[in-house]
Amino acid sequence: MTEVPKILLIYTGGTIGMIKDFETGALRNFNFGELLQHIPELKLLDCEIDTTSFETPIDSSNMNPAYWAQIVLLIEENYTDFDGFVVLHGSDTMSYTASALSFMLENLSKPVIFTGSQLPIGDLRTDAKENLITSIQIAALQEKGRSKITEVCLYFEYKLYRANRTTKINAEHFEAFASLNYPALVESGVHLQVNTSALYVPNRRKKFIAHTTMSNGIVLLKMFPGIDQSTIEHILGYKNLKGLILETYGSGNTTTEPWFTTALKEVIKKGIPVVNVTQCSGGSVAMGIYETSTALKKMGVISGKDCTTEAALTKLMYLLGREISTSSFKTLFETSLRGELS
Ligand code: ASN
Repeated sequence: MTEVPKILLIYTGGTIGMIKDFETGALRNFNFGELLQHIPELKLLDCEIDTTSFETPIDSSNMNPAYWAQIVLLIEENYTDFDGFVVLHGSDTMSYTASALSFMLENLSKPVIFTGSQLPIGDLRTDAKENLITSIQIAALQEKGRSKITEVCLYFEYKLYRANRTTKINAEHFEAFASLNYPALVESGVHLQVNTSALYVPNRRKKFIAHTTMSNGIVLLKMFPGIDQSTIEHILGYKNLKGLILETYGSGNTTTEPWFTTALKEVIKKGIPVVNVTQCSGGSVAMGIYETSTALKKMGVISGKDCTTEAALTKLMYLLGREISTSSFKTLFETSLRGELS
């Protein structure tokens, strides 16, 4: 008998495993093991499936870096015994967790696929079954005895994306995620169409490393017309500030008010990295195109290029958690580590 791929299903929580509370009508977590027994389709898949779960499943709005580390450790402990991992996660913060894991899992050569659903798996109209079954099938895809997908991905509504390129864009549609700056890796129709040229190419000779430390003290500051001097000075004066993500306009532009540039320069002078990402869902930061970004470029603001906010934020937490000198930080941040920027 030929061996079939072994997939580990990790349940962290989210709508996929929730049921409606009789009294309040609100969705709450439920024992996922019991729910899985109601999906006979899983037994028809050409792979062996094992499951493990967070002791207390959570709504992903309660996600945090300690939980990210918990998922990383689960993958590390089971890395050699399984061919692929499917992580069931709430959709609200799935792009953050999946982006974080793309950095925390270094030299990955097996698939880690995040999925979830907009409706619980027990609901008649659920999107959970397709998302779950196809994620498992994709995680089990092999070529010449090796996993076809070797990166952290997110599967939702017929599309597999590179995780660190995704953003949740809709709170109601089944098509809840988008990856505007990078094409889908797999499209599911009658056939699973793999976009081979878009897949991440791993260096299989390098050893797999699981990182669990992420820095705290990160501030995400979204610019808006009317943000005032005292607000900026208050936020940038935060004494435990270790890194700042600026969500700017268009191709990386901000106000040119001197009080703003002065406050930013103070931050950079302290050796604290400042990263520029755009508020636009698609496109890239290109400082220097407009006068309104020239000062940022000159003072040494890091370009997040076409990175999502989720990827920039988790990359900053990850890099600040390593020992990287201030002088090489900017170059490293502007280099693609896991295919998160073009
Ligand atoms: N609130 C849920 C969560 O993120 C939403 C979902 O899973 N669709 O856990």
